[in-house]
Amino acid sequence: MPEDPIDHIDFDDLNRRAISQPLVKHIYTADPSAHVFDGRIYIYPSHDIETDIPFDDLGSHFAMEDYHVLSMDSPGAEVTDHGVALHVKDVPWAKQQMWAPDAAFKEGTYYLYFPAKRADGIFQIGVASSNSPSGPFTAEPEAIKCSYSIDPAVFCDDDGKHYMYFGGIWGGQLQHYRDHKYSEENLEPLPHEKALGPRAALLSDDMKEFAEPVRELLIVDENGEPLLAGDHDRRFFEASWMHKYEGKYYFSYSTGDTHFICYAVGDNPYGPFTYKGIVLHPVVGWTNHHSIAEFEGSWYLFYHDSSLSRGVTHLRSVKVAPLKHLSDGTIEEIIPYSA
Ligand code: FUB
Repeated sequence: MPEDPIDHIDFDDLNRRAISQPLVKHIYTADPSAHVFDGRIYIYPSHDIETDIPFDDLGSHFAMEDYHVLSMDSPGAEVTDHGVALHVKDVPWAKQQMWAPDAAFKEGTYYLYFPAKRADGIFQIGVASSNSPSGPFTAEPEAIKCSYSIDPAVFCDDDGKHYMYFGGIWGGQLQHYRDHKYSEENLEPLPHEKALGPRAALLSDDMKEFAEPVRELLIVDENGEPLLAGDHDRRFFEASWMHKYEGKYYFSYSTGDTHFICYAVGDNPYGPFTYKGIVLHPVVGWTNHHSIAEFEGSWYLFYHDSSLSRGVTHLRSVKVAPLKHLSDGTIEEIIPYSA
């Protein structure tokens, strides 16, 4: 991911105009996946760290090694950092790059889902469990079978079934997969071809495997036509998230190199999903990654930006802002810095 030209930005002014402030400032955090467990908000973010690794389009400078869990009583309340919840050295199959995680709860156990690179440089997704939402988590010895790429997001439907959404192109390696098989020779489709879709699978009863073959999901435009690979303002790049509102399934995601968080709506967990618009406009820093959660009847967007680090794209801070569903089913666009 190329570094943005940031010389022209007045960060003091920008931070004054930011619609929200970092939840914590003692560490850098990103990719926030928020859940309400037992009436408290828990956030499962990436833990960004300084590195000497040079910037590249594969995001090698995102060299994260562990996860911390954050929690708070309500948006705006004091935030607790629960310390290291899982370190890469305690994950037998993983070598490096602990990217965007998520969590889920079932029958007394909390599950942390996370992508990491194996020793051969291929991303897979792993799972770790704990009897506390804040960890520490114990990793399974192997990655989830048939998992690949990055950015797991686990959604629990009203019937108690859990689905994992995942995938990300460029550094996330999704462009190398066709029919769920990896080849270096597979690349992004041409601009006039159908865009690569996010992936999804139902989780097994024990939450540690896929209960079915991985599916590729379809995002279509207002005419029912698949979004094309050249449609960089709307096509899926990474950062899957699913929430349900008034019986509809809202799949939201990042467009990567155009830096939007967008959403598409469907009638079931597998789609197809019809593109509806933008949730969050670009933030400071190359990446844009979010989650959407309801707390005490109000909805919130959890997101990140690099304004605390004054624009260092791999040193980000998690933030939260109110999110509004409008009466026509659309989401009000969020502009992260006021005029
Ligand atoms: O944090 C590393 C990567 O940056 C995530 O996996 C992507 O979604 C992007 O936010």
